[in-house]
Amino acid sequence: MRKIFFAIPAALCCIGNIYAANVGIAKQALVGEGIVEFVPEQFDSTVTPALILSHTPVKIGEKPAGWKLSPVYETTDRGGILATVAVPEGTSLYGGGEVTGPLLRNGQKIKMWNTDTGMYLVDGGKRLYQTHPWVMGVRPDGTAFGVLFDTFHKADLATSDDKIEFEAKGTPFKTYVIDRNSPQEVLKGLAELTGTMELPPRWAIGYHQCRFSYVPESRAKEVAETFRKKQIPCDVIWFDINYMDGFRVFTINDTDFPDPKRMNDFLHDNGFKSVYMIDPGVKVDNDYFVYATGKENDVFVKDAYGKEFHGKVWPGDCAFPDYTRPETRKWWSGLYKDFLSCGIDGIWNDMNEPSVFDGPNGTIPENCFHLGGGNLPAGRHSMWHNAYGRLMVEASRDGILAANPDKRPFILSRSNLLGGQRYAAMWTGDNAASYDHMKLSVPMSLTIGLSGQPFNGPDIGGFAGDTDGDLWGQWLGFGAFFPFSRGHASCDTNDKEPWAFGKDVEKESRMALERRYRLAPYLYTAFYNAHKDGQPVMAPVFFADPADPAIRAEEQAFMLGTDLLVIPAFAENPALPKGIWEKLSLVKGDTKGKYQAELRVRGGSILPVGKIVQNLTENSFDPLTLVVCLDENGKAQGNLYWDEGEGWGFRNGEYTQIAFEAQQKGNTVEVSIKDRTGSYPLELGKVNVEVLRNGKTYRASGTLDTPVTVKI
Ligand code: NBV
Repeated sequence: MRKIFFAIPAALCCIGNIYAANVGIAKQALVGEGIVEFVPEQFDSTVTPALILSHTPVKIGEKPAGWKLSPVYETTDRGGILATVAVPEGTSLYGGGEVTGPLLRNGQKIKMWNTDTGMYLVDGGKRLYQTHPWVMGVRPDGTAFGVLFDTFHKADLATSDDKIEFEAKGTPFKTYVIDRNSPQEVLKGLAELTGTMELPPRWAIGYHQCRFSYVPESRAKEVAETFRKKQIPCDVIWFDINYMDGFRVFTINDTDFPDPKRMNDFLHDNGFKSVYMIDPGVKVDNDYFVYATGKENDVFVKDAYGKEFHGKVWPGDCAFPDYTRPETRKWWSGLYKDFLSCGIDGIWNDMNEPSVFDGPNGTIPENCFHLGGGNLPAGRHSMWHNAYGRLMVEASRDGILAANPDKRPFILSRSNLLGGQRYAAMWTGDNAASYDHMKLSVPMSLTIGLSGQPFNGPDIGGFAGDTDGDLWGQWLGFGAFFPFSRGHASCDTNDKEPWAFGKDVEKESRMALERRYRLAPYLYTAFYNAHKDGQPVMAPVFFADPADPAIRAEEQAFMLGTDLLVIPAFAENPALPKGIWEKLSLVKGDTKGKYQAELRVRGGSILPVGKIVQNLTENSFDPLTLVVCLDENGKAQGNLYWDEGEGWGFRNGEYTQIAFEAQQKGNTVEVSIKDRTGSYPLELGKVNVEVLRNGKTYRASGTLDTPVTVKI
């Protein structure tokens, strides 16, 4: 039965809302180390189910004595519930998920209502494709906290110097506050609540080439062949909507792709993977199996009169799967098996805000109805809107996994919800080919990484509008270091492949991507840490020293993993962390490349670096290069995580984790293996050691069966 919520005023109050009433806190409990759960009065889990969290937290104790950060709830005369958390003086605020604007979020307002927003133009960029009701605060001393508002209803978030205000429609929701010693620890706490990204297949951390659309088959092959001919590393070729038959999802048109298996086999034979787009809108066509079986199973969203809702998207009139229903998710999952059987490697779920061309505000009308089921209640679209993409990708992932149980699914989604990193990676939607959006792509990706989604990146080069060689070169020069690194372009733009802008830009593009591919062992290790502990792959510079107030707002430069600083060529006077940061060269001539980001290695670290390969199924090792940068005490350490790159063997110990250490002894540096675990038989072969010191590089080689000694 559908429950209807009535707020019963506990005490009238008048702060901004004449009819506002306080809502008390019914329960508060410690549910993890430094994590307190606040449950307001009138909270009803059957009305506001937990979609963000990966499990139901269990009480492990009372709220600690002296605990300072607590939400105050009140109803508002706008028909919402407002939770306010007062923040300590001098706090830097971050997060909120997918946002335009600065990395430092003090003084910002955003709306949470997933929206198809071409060039981020809707509402001045204040609402985007995803919903992340989460804010992280870093105090002046570097200790940190995070606040998670556990609801997916339409909401407004305002973050000022003294408070966080989150107002959501619907019923009172739980709030989780994490209070720990560092921002890294807080993100670990967020992962304890929401789960982490599954380890992606290794190919997904390579470079991806996309366009709306590579058709016909000969064009897709030509793009793939050109990468190999020109020796520009790339792992994935993408297929946007034009591969479909009349934009019918789960079909392939046989004019452009007469033999899809042949196409995918060709890509595989040349070391590529393929990713194909699937949208939620299903063409209304009784002769089309997806619509017919959907209708038969009664899976589609209903309008206010109980009739199947139809709205226009690419194929014309479409029906929209009601993913709140377990039956719908099962049906949707089941569609993937046949579709993938021609050798498709990954799936791209687009338009899942959902975007409806002729719908009010570009989406499903708010009075349409979702039936729910299982632990999800029935409700109007106004309630379910922000969960639509999240429920879709859960069903997609289930289907892909069921079709290929021995492979790690790769799904890219435009819409999602906080916690949705468990199902899909994301990109930042339809940006513009402009220098502004190029610069914006850094704080955007950083903010998403600080909101629990490590696997993200923008359309490199810009989606909408033509891109010239300078913009492409600049963007790829640092875009090669985004966790998700993909060039993409809209249908009516110039060509945007690395070679499309003349010889000089082609050379710079190759160099940028060779740098990414050399870093594959380091990058894969960072992805493993993200999977294990919820750490961002791309992190803000202040992660290097959270107690340094001077670097809190830095949003041009960024960190890749914990030890590598990336300073884009466009950066002007970036605020950098104190201490030893040695410049790194990975490819001949890269430090002089016009568009190459400056790379710097943290003192005290060892980076595992591989060979230049053309795709990540090739062997990155033999030699492995260990880049060593000593700290003030002449010491350094680093880690390498490696496994098969595919499948689940790593869960049974089939991985290799190696801890390296380096120690200065007089005028030599001794580098050795400190620890090695796991049963994956990685042969390191020859190991080159490069010690970076005061702008110079000192080299030696060995096998690491015994320590390698480098003269400095
Ligand atoms: O499927 C076409 C595009 C796609 O290329 C883009 O990446 C998505 O964000 N899609 C949106 C549909 C509309 C584009 C104007």
